[in-house]
Amino acid sequence: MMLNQVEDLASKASDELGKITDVNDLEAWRIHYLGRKGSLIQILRSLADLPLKERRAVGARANELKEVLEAAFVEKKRNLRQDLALSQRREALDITLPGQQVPLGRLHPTTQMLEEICGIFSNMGFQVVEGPEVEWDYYSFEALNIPADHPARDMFATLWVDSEAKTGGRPMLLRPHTSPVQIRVMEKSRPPIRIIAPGRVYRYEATDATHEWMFYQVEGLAVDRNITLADLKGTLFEFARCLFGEDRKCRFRCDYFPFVEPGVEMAIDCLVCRGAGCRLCGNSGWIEILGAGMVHPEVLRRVDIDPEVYSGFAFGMGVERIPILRYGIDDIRLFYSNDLRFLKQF
Ligand code: FA5
Repeated sequence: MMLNQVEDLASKASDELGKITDVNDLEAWRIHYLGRKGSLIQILRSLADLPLKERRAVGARANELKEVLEAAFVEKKRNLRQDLALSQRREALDITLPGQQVPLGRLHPTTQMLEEICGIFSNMGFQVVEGPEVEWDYYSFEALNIPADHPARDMFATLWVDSEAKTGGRPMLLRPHTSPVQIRVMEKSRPPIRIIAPGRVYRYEATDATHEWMFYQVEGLAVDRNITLADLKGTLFEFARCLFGEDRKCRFRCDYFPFVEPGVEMAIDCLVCRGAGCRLCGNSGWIEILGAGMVHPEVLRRVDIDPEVYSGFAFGMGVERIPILRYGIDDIRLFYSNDLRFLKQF
């Protein structure tokens, strides 16, 4: 009878021990089975009441079980300690390991350039405005003194939007320059006006090292009393000084645009050949960055600004041409061909 109790105890104790996963539970198990008031000691204490034959058998089995359980306890304790050490090691932080590189995104060189240009003109008191990329013929040409059959239309190889049905016959296009924003601004506001207008423009032309079919321009316009060509020149030379520094050369010479009189163009000496002539500058030693001039009286009249009272200057610059000049990039097509090896350098 008593021997059965010992066997039950043996199987219960080893079942419970198998399920234990933490040292506190293990200690509770030890007290319950092997402690001074534990189940096994109680069995050993009650041996005296048993008949001799049973006492011997139960005594031997209980002592044997006591040893087995004690050994199992020691073994289990060692295992739990090892598990604990292992998990602590896994969670530990090795602060000597090199950090993981987080790949950083960056702004496109054109965006960086636009921010810099807008910053320079903002400091001079110009306000930044924007206009639509899909534009009416009226703002792109008509209002800029370029009527339908004017030969100057050939200067702006235009991408037309096939929109006759939607627009009731009013011709629509992808703007070939940012100059239409001049008209939109002057229609809505009165002098004094000082704005710049950054944005994309589109031209239906073959690409080469300095020509893209889509590129960015920044338009500038200042209208007030007594504005002269000297103000235009001073503003643009100061801009060039901020961008390129003192030691680069600027060339300012006559050009023709129907919406200005007189008209000029500004060029900077080519960084690649330092003026000697190369593929990038078409062997001229200069790269043209902008067209400019005094706003034509006819353009002012159209927007109800009296040219007898007010005058103004305007300019339109090619944005990509500036990093080309600054870093000596030898092909404008690199800007929008999405080659990360190029883009990552900025
Ligand atoms: C114009 O677009 C005139 N609207 C500029 C202007 C504004 C004159 C206000 C007078 C008053 P032009 O076509 O020259 O002008 O272009 C101006 C600048 O844009 C050029 O100097 C050049 O830097 C840049 N550019 C012109 N065509 C391209 C092209 N295909 N790819 C890249 N940049 C170009």
